[in-house]
Amino acid sequence: MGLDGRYDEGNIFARILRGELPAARVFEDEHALAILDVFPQSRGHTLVLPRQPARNLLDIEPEALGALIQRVQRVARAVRDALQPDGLTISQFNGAAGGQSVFHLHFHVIPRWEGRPLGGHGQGGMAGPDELAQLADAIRARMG
Ligand code: DGP
Repeated sequence: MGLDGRYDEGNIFARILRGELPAARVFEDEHALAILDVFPQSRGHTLVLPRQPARNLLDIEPEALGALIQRVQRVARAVRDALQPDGLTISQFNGAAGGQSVFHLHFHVIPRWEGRPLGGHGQGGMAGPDELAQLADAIRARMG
Protein backbone atom coordinates (compact mmCIF):
# COMPACT_ATOMS: atom_id res chain seq x y z
CA MET A 1 0.00 0.00 0.00
CA GLY A 2 1.53 3.27 -1.13
CA LEU A 3 0.63 6.76 0.01
CA ASP A 4 -2.26 7.08 -2.44
CA GLY A 5 -5.33 4.95 -2.82
CA ARG A 6 -8.68 4.42 -1.22
CA TYR A 7 -9.42 4.02 2.46
CA ASP A 8 -10.36 0.38 3.17
CA GLU A 9 -13.38 0.28 5.51
CA GLY A 10 -12.47 -3.31 6.38
CA ASN A 11 -9.09 -2.50 7.97
CA ILE A 12 -8.60 -3.81 11.49
CA PHE A 13 -8.72 -0.41 13.22
CA ALA A 14 -11.90 0.57 11.34
CA ARG A 15 -13.43 -2.66 12.65
CA ILE A 16 -12.27 -1.88 16.20
CA LEU A 17 -13.67 1.67 15.89
CA ARG A 18 -17.04 0.22 14.83
CA GLY A 19 -16.96 -2.18 17.79
CA GLU A 20 -16.81 -5.25 15.54
CA LEU A 21 -13.53 -6.43 17.06
CA PRO A 22 -12.41 -6.22 20.69
CA ALA A 23 -9.57 -4.04 21.95
CA ALA A 24 -8.18 -2.93 25.31
CA ARG A 25 -9.59 0.61 25.21
CA VAL A 26 -7.89 3.26 27.30
CA PHE A 27 -9.66 6.42 26.09
CA GLU A 28 -12.32 7.51 23.65
CA ASP A 29 -14.23 10.63 22.71
CA GLU A 30 -15.85 12.01 19.55
CA HIS A 31 -12.46 12.57 17.88
CA ALA A 32 -10.26 9.63 18.84
CA LEU A 33 -9.87 6.19 20.33
CA ALA A 34 -6.82 4.94 22.21
CA ILE A 35 -6.17 1.20 22.54
CA LEU A 36 -3.30 -0.96 23.68
CA ASP A 37 -1.19 -2.49 20.94
CA VAL A 38 -1.54 -6.29 20.90
CA PHE A 39 2.03 -6.64 19.60
CA PRO A 40 3.64 -4.24 22.08
CA GLN A 41 7.17 -2.95 21.58
CA SER A 42 7.23 -2.22 25.33
CA ARG A 43 4.85 -2.58 28.28
CA GLY A 44 1.99 -0.10 27.86
CA HIS A 45 2.48 0.51 24.10
CA THR A 46 -0.65 2.47 23.18
CA LEU A 47 -2.13 3.48 19.82
CA VAL A 48 -4.18 6.65 19.27
CA LEU A 49 -6.50 6.61 16.24
CA PRO A 50 -8.79 9.30 14.81
CA ARG A 51 -12.44 8.39 14.33
CA GLN A 52 -12.26 10.07 10.92
CA PRO A 53 -11.31 7.58 8.19
CA ALA A 54 -7.80 8.49 7.04
CA ARG A 55 -5.11 6.12 5.80
CA ASN A 56 -2.20 8.20 6.94
CA LEU A 57 -1.02 11.63 8.08
CA LEU A 58 -1.34 13.06 4.55
CA ASP A 59 -5.03 12.14 4.29
CA ILE A 60 -6.58 13.63 7.40
CA GLU A 61 -8.27 17.02 7.63
CA PRO A 62 -5.95 19.47 9.43
CA GLU A 63 -8.60 20.23 12.08
CA ALA A 64 -9.04 16.53 12.84
CA LEU A 65 -5.26 16.13 13.01
CA GLY A 66 -5.13 18.98 15.52
CA ALA A 67 -7.73 17.25 17.69
CA LEU A 68 -5.89 13.94 17.32
CA ILE A 69 -2.48 15.24 18.39
CA GLN A 70 -4.07 16.80 21.47
CA ARG A 71 -5.41 13.33 22.37
CA VAL A 72 -1.95 11.87 21.75
CA GLN A 73 -0.56 14.29 24.34
CA ARG A 74 -3.32 13.44 26.85
CA VAL A 75 -2.75 9.71 26.39
CA ALA A 76 1.04 10.16 26.67
CA ARG A 77 0.59 12.02 29.96
CA ALA A 78 -1.68 9.26 31.30
CA VAL A 79 0.82 6.58 30.22
CA ARG A 80 3.55 8.52 32.02
CA ASP A 81 1.44 8.84 35.18
CA ALA A 82 0.36 5.18 35.16
CA LEU A 83 3.66 3.49 34.31
CA GLN A 84 6.34 6.03 35.30
CA PRO A 85 8.60 5.31 32.31
CA ASP A 86 11.96 7.07 31.93
CA GLY A 87 10.97 8.27 28.45
CA LEU A 88 8.35 7.98 25.72
CA THR A 89 8.78 7.31 22.02
CA ILE A 90 5.96 8.68 19.84
CA SER A 91 5.98 7.31 16.30
CA GLN A 92 3.78 7.27 13.23
CA PHE A 93 4.31 5.45 9.91
CA ASN A 94 2.98 6.24 6.41
CA GLY A 95 2.64 3.67 3.64
CA ALA A 96 4.04 0.14 3.64
CA ALA A 97 7.46 1.42 2.60
CA GLY A 98 7.30 3.82 5.56
CA GLY A 99 6.74 0.93 7.98
CA GLN A 100 2.92 1.10 8.21
CA SER A 101 1.00 -2.17 8.40
CA VAL A 102 -2.54 -1.05 9.34
CA PHE A 103 -3.85 1.59 6.96
CA HIS A 104 -5.88 3.70 9.35
CA LEU A 105 -3.82 6.60 10.70
CA HIS A 106 -2.46 6.05 14.23
CA PHE A 107 0.20 7.34 16.57
CA HIS A 108 2.24 4.95 18.70
CA VAL A 109 2.88 6.01 22.32
CA ILE A 110 5.65 3.74 23.55
CA PRO A 111 6.92 3.92 27.14
CA ARG A 112 10.70 3.52 27.47
CA TRP A 113 12.90 2.50 30.38
CA GLU A 114 16.65 3.05 30.72
CA GLY A 115 18.59 -0.02 29.66
CA ARG A 116 15.59 -1.71 27.97
CA PRO A 117 15.93 -1.69 24.20
CA LEU A 118 12.82 -1.12 22.12
CA GLY A 119 11.21 -4.29 20.75
CA GLY A 120 11.18 -4.44 16.95
CA HIS A 121 8.27 -2.66 15.23
CA GLY A 122 5.81 -5.40 14.25
CA GLN A 123 8.19 -8.12 15.43
CA GLY A 124 7.19 -8.69 19.05
CA GLY A 125 4.93 -11.42 20.46
CA MET A 126 1.26 -10.98 21.21
CA ALA A 127 0.32 -9.63 24.65
CA GLY A 128 -2.19 -11.59 26.77
CA PRO A 129 -5.70 -10.14 27.18
CA ASP A 130 -5.50 -10.11 30.99
CA GLU A 131 -2.26 -8.14 31.03
CA LEU A 132 -3.66 -5.69 28.46
CA ALA A 133 -6.91 -5.26 30.41
CA GLN A 134 -4.93 -4.46 33.60
CA LEU A 135 -2.71 -1.95 31.80
CA ALA A 136 -5.74 -0.34 30.13
CA ASP A 137 -7.41 0.08 33.54
CA ALA A 138 -4.28 1.70 34.98
CA ILE A 139 -3.89 4.16 32.07
CA ARG A 140 -7.63 4.92 31.85
CA ALA A 141 -7.63 5.80 35.57
CA ARG A 142 -5.06 8.55 34.82
CA MET A 143 -6.84 10.08 31.83
CA GLY A 144 -8.47 12.74 33.99
P1 DGP B 1 1.84 0.26 12.02
O1 DGP B 1 2.91 -0.67 11.60
O2 DGP B 1 2.30 1.64 12.41
O3 DGP B 1 0.72 0.26 11.01
O4 DGP B 1 1.30 -0.33 13.38
C1 DGP B 1 0.23 -1.21 13.51
C2 DGP B 1 0.27 -1.64 14.95
O5 DGP B 1 -0.96 -2.23 15.24
C3 DGP B 1 1.35 -2.66 15.26
O6 DGP B 1 2.19 -2.15 16.28
C4 DGP B 1 0.61 -3.88 15.73
C5 DGP B 1 -0.77 -3.34 16.06
N1 DGP B 1 -1.88 -4.24 15.77
C6 DGP B 1 -2.02 -5.02 14.68
N2 DGP B 1 -3.21 -5.67 14.74
C7 DGP B 1 -3.81 -5.26 15.88
C8 DGP B 1 -5.06 -5.58 16.50
O7 DGP B 1 -5.87 -6.37 16.01
N3 DGP B 1 -5.34 -4.97 17.68
C9 DGP B 1 -4.46 -4.08 18.27
N4 DGP B 1 -4.84 -3.54 19.45
N5 DGP B 1 -3.27 -3.76 17.72
C10 DGP B 1 -2.96 -4.34 16.55
